Amino acid sequence: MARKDPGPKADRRRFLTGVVAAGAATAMTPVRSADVAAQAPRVPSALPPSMHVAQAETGTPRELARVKGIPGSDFMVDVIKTLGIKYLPANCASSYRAIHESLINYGGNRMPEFLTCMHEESAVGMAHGYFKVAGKPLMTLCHGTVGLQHATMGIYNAWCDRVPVIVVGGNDLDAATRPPGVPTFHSAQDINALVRDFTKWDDTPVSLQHFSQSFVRAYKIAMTPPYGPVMISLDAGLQQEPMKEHGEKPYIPRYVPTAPPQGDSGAVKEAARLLAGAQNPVIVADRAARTPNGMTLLVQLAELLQARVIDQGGRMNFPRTHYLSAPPAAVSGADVIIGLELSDFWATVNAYTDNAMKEGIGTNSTRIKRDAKLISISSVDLNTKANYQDFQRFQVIDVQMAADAEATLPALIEAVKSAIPNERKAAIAQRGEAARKAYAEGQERTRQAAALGWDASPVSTARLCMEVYGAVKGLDWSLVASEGNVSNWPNRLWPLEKYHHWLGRSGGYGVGYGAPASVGAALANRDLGRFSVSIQSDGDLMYAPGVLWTAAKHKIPLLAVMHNNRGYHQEVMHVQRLSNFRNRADQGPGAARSRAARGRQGGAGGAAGPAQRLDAAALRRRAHAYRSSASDRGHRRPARGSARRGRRVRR
Ligand SMILES: Cc1ncc(C[n+]2csc(CCOP(=O)(O)OP(=O)(O)O)c2C)c(N)n1
Ligand SMILES: [Mg+2]
Repeated sequence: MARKDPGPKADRRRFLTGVVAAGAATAMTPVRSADVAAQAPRVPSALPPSMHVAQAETGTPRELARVKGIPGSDFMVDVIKTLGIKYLPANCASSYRAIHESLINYGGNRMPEFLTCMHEESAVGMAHGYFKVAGKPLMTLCHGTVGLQHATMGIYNAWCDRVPVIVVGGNDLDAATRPPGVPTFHSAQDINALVRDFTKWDDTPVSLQHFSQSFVRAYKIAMTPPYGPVMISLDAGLQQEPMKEHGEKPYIPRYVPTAPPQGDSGAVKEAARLLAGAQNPVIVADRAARTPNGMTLLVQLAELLQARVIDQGGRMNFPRTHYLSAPPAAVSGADVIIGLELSDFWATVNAYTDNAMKEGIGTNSTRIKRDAKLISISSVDLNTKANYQDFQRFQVIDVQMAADAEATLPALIEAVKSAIPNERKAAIAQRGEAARKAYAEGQERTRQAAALGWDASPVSTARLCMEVYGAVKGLDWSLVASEGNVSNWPNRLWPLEKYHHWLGRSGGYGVGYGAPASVGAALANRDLGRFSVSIQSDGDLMYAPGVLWTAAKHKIPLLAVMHNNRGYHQEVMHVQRLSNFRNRADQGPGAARSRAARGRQGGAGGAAGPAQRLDAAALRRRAHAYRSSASDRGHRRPARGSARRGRRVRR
């Protein structure tokens, strides 16, 4: 269609011949530019090619010198293949071009398969989400400086969430041979320094034998509880140079998993004694279940003691449909509390209220009985570093085991069995009856709370979550992420029962996790024939929305339902809270700050508050599209239809 006003003519030919600049000037100052045009020599549209250029463009290129022997990076691929790493989400870069080429041409782009990512943070987030479903780590490659700088927040989230990710950064170490210019900007003396404070281990191999040992060691360390990310710097020279033909051929060490650390037998016995003798023991779990078996063990312990379980949701630890499942407030009546892999024991037993008291720093209060005994099993006690404060506030514990909770549970269950005297069994059974009643009442209260404003528009967060559940409940679903603030409704209302029903949160609360982790988890679920659904907040998605391209490109099915409250709502609330503390109404500067946090709502004039509308019919259509196509094609294959393309539900 012809444009009404074609504007100044800026077609390609005129632009290339340099006339456009003169033309634009003409439009503004006709008299002067006419003079200039008269005086200026005509700029040729193109210079004739020099003899050298003409020859290069028309002649047959000379045969390039071939690098002889086996490339070092082929051997690296051999090493990687021994570990069964299925995918390699990454953004490409020249500092690892040699291993990139080996992965494709020598490794056949299988085990691992390279998945193109738009951002290094997305690549790490994908590996993060993938592990929580598959229980197997992925590796990523990144440009040693700039790429790693992008990857860092994702690595920090994985560190806080105790998730293994193998990060390999290309780096040109030898200053005497590295190409000048960009590759030198992109090199550093020690790229690993950037992430050393929040990785379990890092290394810089200087020979191929060193690489094979480092890589297997890195994998082993990442996969020893507490899991965590590891980093290897990969020298460009080592990748590119052929394997040396003198000396022994480097060997590849066999990977043998390390057994996770179990609690000291004396401490296990003491914990069992306290639990067996308690009037009201309460179990609190955060990242206790590393595998589905962790859930089975926790149910056994809870039923043995008829103890209520608070699942803090770092992982899927305990079925929400079990009558012993309890809300966080259940700690208040406990005389013995056992915390399993808690990231914050202090905040489990204490409350912090963010009010204007104590010169604005808020107030602390206890949530538990004064003489309650505290037991902790946490492998993170073995892996504390100084700089980042993910160890949280100090909490005095009566029996503390630096050990993996899941690995310690079998011994603890046996010890509790022997510690319960026969005469206590009736009282324990009675405790179970009280728990059933409390559970039923709690469910009813939650349902009533969820029903408040059910028909409101914009839709309430409880309704949003339940409509999503309604759309997927007939499938083998997996809620892979729930970002932004939806008042924890999925954890309160959905019948979360299986390990893959809920994967936990980001760990470090670095926003931008939900979208990539969902895609990574959906990739693992795709291979298992499961349906992935996420509740996706707007702010989280807008950090690096390119991950949706990766989902579409690599045919990863995901139903991401937008929880679009049109703002960084948590931050809006922070600014509002501060303006209250300072007795400044939501006008003037307070309102300006609030608008700044609201950002995309358009600043001045943007409507505050939740604004998502719900198209429940569209939701059901998309889940249905997946269901029909999955049954058409067999569950283990990616589904046809919109759901598999990771599209959002439109409003
Ligand atoms: C990388 C990073 N930057 C900034 C923040 C601070 N922050 C916490 S919540 C939040 C808002 C997120 O918005 P959205 O995902 O839309 O969730 P909502 O609060 O609106 O429910 C921000 C910016 C953060 N946690 N991480
Ligand atoms: Mg938001």
